Amino acid sequence: MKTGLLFALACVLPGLAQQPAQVKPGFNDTIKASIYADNWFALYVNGKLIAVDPIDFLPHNQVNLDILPDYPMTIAILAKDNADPATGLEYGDHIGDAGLIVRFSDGTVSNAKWKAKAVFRGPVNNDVRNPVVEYEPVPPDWFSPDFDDSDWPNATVFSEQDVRPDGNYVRNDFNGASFIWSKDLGIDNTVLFRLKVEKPNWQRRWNVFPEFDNTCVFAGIPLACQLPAAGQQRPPASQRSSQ
Ligand SMILES: [Ca+2]
Ligand SMILES: [Ca+2]
Repeated sequence: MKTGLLFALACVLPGLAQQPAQVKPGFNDTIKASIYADNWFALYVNGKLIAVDPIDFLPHNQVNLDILPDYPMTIAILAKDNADPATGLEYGDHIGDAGLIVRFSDGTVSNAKWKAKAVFRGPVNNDVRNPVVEYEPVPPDWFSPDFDDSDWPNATVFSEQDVRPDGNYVRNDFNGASFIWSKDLGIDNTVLFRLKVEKPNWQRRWNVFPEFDNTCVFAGIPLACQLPAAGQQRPPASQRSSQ
């Protein structure tokens, strides 16, 4: 009997000893992210929507976030300049300008290595009297890590003088980063950005993950709200923004 018990323990204990200790992610595993968009952004990391600019129009605002990174890390940003979906104009007959700057404390910065695809442009040819807009079809998985962005153009770098950041923008939070957009700061109104951050020697320190499933709330958001049908009018902006 005693021999049998010892034999059983000898069989079980090595298996228990091989169970890895549970390591939870801690705050030291997180990185800081600072993002300033003229006028608005939504940030996806590794295919999940994780942050939306809480001020959609004015004032312009810098957003600071804590992110738990996982490499290789795909950053995808939907950025919108303030522009009427039907004309590309703001304040009646003005062409508004845009801009985006990003810095993560892991060294990731916005620059010309990012991909940038304009999907809503206008008014074409800067024609404010007869404004015409262009829309590009967008694949539903444009923000996913597996999406092939190889045929997207690279971002264009603009100077701080071009973008004129204001609001709570703090220049030192963006050391090493450049303002980027697609080719035209004025008439490219909705732009998709992507960057894959590779850290070949990085290893995830933790091995504990959430049991709950919240993937549905991290899904992609529509790129554009529906335009009114022909003959219908959009409600005034004052009513839309108060909804
Ligand atoms: Ca614009
Ligand atoms: Ca703007």
